[in-house]
Amino acid sequence: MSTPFSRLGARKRAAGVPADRLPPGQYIPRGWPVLHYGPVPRFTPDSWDFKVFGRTATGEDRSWSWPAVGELPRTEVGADFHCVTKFSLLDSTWRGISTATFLELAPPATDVTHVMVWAEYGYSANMTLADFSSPEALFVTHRDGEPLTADHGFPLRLVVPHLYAWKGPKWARGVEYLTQDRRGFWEERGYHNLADPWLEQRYSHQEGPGDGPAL
Ligand SMILES: Nc1nc2c(c(=O)[nH]1)N[C@H]1C(S)=C(S)[C@@H](COP(=O)(O)O)O[C@H]1N2
Ligand SMILES: [Mo]
Repeated sequence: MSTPFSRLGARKRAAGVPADRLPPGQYIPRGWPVLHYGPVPRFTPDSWDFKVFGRTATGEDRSWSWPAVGELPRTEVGADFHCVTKFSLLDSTWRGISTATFLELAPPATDVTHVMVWAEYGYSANMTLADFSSPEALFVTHRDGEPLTADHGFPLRLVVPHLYAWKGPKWARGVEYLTQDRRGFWEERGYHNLADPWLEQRYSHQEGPGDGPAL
């Protein structure tokens, strides 16, 4: 995928893309690359659940079985996807469950400022409650009308289009409400706490005071 040949093709394809669509340093690859740390988990519908926990308004955790998740309303969002390793996927139609649905069904306490989104094998990504609440943020089940493959996060993966894609855990299993920021998996391992692709917030060494908890 990153052979000189496909890079050249990618650069040519990017040439036709309006500048306001491709964040600085990004290119358009062929297809939809698969990128993650560790193995692809096996989906076990009988034991699978999705939890909202931490500082909920009621003090109680909520959890949904796979059939219960199936009852939740679906929405579609057209949006781009930017990976910190520099590929961007433009114009996908993402279908899934809006983060707003979970925020409504299991509201955070008023002092919640951040969330940690958790996935299989302990992968996690932190973001502000405001970023998580974006109307474009979805727990995705389908892209362009096709169900997610296991590689891309089946059965449920978060997409937060305005942040680098590591903020979107594949194989998502829950959301933890936080009253202060805490670093997730990549945010502890050298990636920027905030991850705005338009500001090229790629690495933690670029962080300014107040951008994230001490490393
Ligand atoms: N559970 C999990 N989710 C993850 C990752 C991971 O390592 N584990 N990698 C992230 C990164 S860095 C990117 S770019 C996207 C890639 O998603 P894709 O493989 O569907 O393109 O998944 C994100 N979600
Ligand atoms: Mo990434």
